[in-house]
Amino acid sequence: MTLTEAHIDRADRFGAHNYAPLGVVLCRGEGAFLWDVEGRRYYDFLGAYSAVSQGHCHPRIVAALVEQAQRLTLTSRAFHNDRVGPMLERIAELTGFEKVLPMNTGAEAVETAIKAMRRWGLEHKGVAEGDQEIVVAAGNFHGRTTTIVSFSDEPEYRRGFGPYTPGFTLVPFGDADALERAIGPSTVGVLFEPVQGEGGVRIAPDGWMRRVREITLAHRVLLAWDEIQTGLGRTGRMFAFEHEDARPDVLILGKALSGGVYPVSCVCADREVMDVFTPGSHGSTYGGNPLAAASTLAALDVIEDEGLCDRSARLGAHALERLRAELPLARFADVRGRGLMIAVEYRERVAKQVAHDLAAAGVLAKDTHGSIVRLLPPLMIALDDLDAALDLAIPILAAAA
Ligand code: IF1
Repeated sequence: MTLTEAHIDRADRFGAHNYAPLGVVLCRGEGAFLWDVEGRRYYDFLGAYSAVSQGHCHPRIVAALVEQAQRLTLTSRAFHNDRVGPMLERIAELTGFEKVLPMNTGAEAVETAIKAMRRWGLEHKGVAEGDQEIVVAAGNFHGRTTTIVSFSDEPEYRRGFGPYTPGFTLVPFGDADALERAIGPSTVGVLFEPVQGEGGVRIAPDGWMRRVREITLAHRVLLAWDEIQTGLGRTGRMFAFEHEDARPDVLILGKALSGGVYPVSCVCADREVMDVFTPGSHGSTYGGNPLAAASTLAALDVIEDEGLCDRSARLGAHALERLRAELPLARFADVRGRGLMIAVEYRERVAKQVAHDLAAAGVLAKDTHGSIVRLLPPLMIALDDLDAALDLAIPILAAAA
């Protein structure tokens, strides 16, 4: 039995089977590279679904984590600590919102946003308790809690997890007219990804984000962008909503917020929304802990100091240009992207095999919905490394079309 097989066997024997991972066992990461237990090196073209945008084990972020871990890790919010204030201020300044509520996972931040919009609807729009409606997009992915999967339209994400939470209406992604038709007197908010990640890097028609903003303002409905995956440079701007001047009422962040070393998420909003949370009305044991704060402060510094948003825009455009020039496009359903959030869509359900073949060639990527391969390298990847990875990947991507 190889080392790889031994590790996989142990995880398989004792772990729940809620994933079917690719057959590689990773043990080291540095920048855009991962190594497996056999010593093989890979280009990481998933970046932990965009949580490792700063690169694996970034020295500044790791140093901040280690230094804080030797001083104070967790107090709970029953008491103040000396790191959470600086983190909250940093995020408020970066996003331009008055208030920030720190949580841990993305799903927790999405749940927090849903609670904020519902209570805002009760207190500021007079929508009766229990009647609050939130509009979401078909093909959405916002996490795995029972409330969030209640408004998923992916059968395997919700089968058997009922009874489902009511109060959500699905509209086609990218269809502003359908959104306007779906808004009624009990609608308190809308929750969308600017670009659908798990849906397969689905990009809405130009102008959709702006129209969503206009429609929600006209109907006094809160707009929440889930930028857990698209945020912090992934699409070539600090926030995807900046591509179309569509500043939301609620901004949800996670993943790269803490640079892949510690789970940190947050919800940003101005006072009218955020003040619906009164002491004791919401929280979590680890939300806003010193370790989270130290990691986040360093992770945000890296994004800004290394110009990762501009890199994402430039390198993403370069990668997309190469893919569109070197792949037999007529044999593909689509090749699309915004910044370093890129997808190759096949006409057949071949994506899992393609991901497997890419791994064998030294490029780790992920398939979704059977026919789509997502390419999400860390934003810090060097141009030479990006090109070397594309040199390996393009023949494999082409052969499967
Ligand atoms: C899994 C997907 C990606 C997210 C957006 C909220 C969350 C996510 C836009 C929840 C998380 C992760 C979850 C992970 C795989 C990955 C994923 F394929 F599942 F959908 F990225 F596309 N909003 N996405 O993308 O954040 O609670 O996970 O911190 O569940 O398998 P989380």
